[in-house]
Amino acid sequence: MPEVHVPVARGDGALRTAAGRYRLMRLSRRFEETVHDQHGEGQVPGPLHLSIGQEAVAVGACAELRRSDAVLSTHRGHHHCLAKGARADRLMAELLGRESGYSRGRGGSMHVAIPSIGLLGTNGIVGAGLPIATGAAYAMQAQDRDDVTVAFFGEGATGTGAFGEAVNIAALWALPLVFVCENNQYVELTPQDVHVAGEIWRRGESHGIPGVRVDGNDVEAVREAAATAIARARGGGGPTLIEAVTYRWFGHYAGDRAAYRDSREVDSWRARDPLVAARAALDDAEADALDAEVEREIADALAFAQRSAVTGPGALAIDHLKETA
Ligand SMILES: Cc1ncc(C[n+]2csc(CCOP(=O)(O)OP(=O)(O)O)c2C)c(N)n1
Repeated sequence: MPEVHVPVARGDGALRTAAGRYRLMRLSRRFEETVHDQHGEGQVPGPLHLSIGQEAVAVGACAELRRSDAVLSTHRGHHHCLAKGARADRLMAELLGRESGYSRGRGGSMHVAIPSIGLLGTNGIVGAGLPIATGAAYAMQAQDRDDVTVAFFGEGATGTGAFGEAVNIAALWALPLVFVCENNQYVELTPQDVHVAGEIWRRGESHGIPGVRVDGNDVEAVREAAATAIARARGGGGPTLIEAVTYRWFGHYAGDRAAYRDSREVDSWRARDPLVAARAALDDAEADALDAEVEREIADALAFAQRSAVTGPGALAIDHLKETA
């Protein structure tokens, strides 16, 4: 199978520059726009949750991570995968149900796991990444590594028991864990003030966990907060809770027209496009060149996925026979 040229090798410091961060935000947006189109054409078997408008959170939070660090993701996880170093082509193939996908096309959007780059799973169960993140962070601590785990979750997950358990154990054992609440202000079709009590960034306070709220549309603000939290965790200082306030531009899932939201509210957040702010840090010629590179990478990724065989039950049976032989 022909290899796609990937100009920026993520997970090895490429996100340490403003250009690298902008490039990945742009790639994340174009990736999801492309997958959304494919979904419209019936090419994505399974549900799809887009994070368009939230690009600064994943990129900022992962900017200082190493390949050996771990990330736990959610049902809305494409940006987290790309920021941790997933290849756009193999992720695209996974979402299109193709054999060259990361889970050979059998997992889809909510069951991507790429252990080789520390992406320990997107997850269809709200809050379910949090206990896994706690376990990963405990393993790092028990093995005396100075690696950290970043757990992404939505504000809806703060209402789960799993969140309370993870926060308690992470604090008790001073685990190298960074909690990143990606607060896009809606939990499925419901605004957060209907069922999230109190201040999310202060949820760890009684456990002694420092918390901070940042503008989740400002990649530099997210990166700075994450850098502080990651350094603290690497140095044995324990967990931090970051609340990154942002907004999803589209519905909860591809196909949800989000009629429960006021269009003026949506417009006001679109006017605060995180990509525009990140682009402003670069000169136009550099940004244009990066945009062109991203277009090539996305076109190559889609072609790569489309060239690959569609996965199916037959493939499952073949593997099963191999494993039990
Ligand atoms: C334990 C559990 N309860 C309910 C659901 C149905 N569900 C899927 S996504 C979602 C909303 C999650 O909201 P949030 O955590 O804020 O993430 P967001 O969708 O806003 O990114 C719900 C309730 C689920 N998948 N798992």
